[in-house]
Amino acid sequence: MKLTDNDQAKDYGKTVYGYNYIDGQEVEASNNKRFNSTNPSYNKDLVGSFPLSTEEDVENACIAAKNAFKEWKNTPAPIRGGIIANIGDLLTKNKDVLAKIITREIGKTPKEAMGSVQEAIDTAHFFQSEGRRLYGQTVPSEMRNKELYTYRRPIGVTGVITAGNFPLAVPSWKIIPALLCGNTIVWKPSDDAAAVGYLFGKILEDAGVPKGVVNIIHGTGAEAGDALVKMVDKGYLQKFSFTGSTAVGRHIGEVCGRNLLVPSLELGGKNPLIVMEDADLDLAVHGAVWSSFGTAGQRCTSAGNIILHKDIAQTFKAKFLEAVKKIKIGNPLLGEVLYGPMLAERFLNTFMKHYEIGKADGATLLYGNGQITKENKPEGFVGDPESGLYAWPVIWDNVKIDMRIAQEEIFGPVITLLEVNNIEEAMEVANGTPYGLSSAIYTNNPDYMYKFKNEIGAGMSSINNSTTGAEAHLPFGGNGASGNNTRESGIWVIDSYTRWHAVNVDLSGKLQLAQMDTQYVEEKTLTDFSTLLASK
Ligand code: UN1
Repeated sequence: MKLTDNDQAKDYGKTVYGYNYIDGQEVEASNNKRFNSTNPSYNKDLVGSFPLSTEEDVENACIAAKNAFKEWKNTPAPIRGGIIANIGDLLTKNKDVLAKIITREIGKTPKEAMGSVQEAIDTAHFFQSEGRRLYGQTVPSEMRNKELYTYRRPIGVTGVITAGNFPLAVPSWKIIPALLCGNTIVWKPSDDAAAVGYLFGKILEDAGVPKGVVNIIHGTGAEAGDALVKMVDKGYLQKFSFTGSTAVGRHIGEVCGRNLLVPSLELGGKNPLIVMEDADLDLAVHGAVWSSFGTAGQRCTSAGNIILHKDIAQTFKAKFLEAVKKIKIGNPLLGEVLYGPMLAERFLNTFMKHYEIGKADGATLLYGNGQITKENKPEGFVGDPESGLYAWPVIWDNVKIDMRIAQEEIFGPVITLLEVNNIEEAMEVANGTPYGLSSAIYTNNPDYMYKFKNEIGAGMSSINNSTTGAEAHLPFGGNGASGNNTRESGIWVIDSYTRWHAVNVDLSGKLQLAQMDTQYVEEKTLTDFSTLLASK
């Protein structure tokens, strides 16, 4: 049955009454307080109610994770991998239900929600057999009767904080490899997506993750999140993994730094998308519309700046504007839309404030009209704009790279247009922000492709495709203000959740000292080639 605006909120589904999950028990917050998670497409739909955790709750979760570590790290890696396989099976079995709750809780379209559950499934599938491959090496010794080995060891208790925009896929990128490697976890899901976090916890439990190995504490970033960061100073955590804003990532990096922890930080982006004069313009427009406005621009990989070669700038602009005017926006549960709501009110607020930045910069507002309301809505809007948090797509023209509008991440449906004269200038502008996460170029010229790959200061690059859409087994992450060069996904992430352990085994029965007792090859008197080759 299709829902309509007038349907009762109950038709969206039940309200999830969730708990913290500490040491295998479902518990309330110590202060018994709760918060609500609402549907950003339709505010009468109460998606869930969750404990508003305090520092005490977070500390209890850390103690549980600390106590569970020894047993979990000694569980054979192939057995841990078997549990990861169960997680993949359960995610697959519940794919529709999880996608539906993602759409309800953060307003992703059903197609995107299904894709983001699939990303978690792919992650589980990738890592399940990594448990049979968590290889170390045998290394030759410089001495006789001595053997050298390397082992991957788990790091310890891992604090995880994740954002609301990919509430299942991104936590799975962290939790699945961290578990596989033998670490235990305290996870604070985003309060924008607590229901998804709670349900993922159920899947972990059903898959056979033992009690205390993953602990989930719900609450706000300001309280529970901050308390989890404090646990680094208190000595509970040996590893931290965070996806979210650059400002918070910087703070976590500082706290980890003074405690000599190496955190994994996946932060913001202002991702460039270049269109060269030889590009297939229809393809570029299609990719640019999706990169800029898909997910209402709320991906860390969303495009931030579109950089146009001057020869095609006017044609591109006209085609792009025409396509943007046709974007369908609205409640993704009521009909097909390109994008739904802003996932929480604070993102709508930053979006609204960004207009002042663009104006103060002197950029030209080519398209866009603030918040979508009954009187001010794009054609074909689906649903009631005033029962959700909807934003117009915005295009700023005549932008220069040193303007604030081109430098700062907005995390909303906002794009800027910049013009350049050649590939050299395109690269300079593409690299002209503090960020370095994702990037894209549209061109058919192999020289441009080479130059782009070689010179772009980003962790991820696409040629003739969107800035978004990383596959689950390629390294994901960025540089500069986008992160600290750690990577998630694929085999590379294993380096983030293990430490190398070097082991010497001496079977000689005597004390052999490396470098000092080593039998290096003796120096010899060298052959004088001139005597051999001298003419008679
Ligand atoms: C994020 O926005 O934090 O590449 C992650 C992408 C998705 C992941 C985005 N696979 O756009």
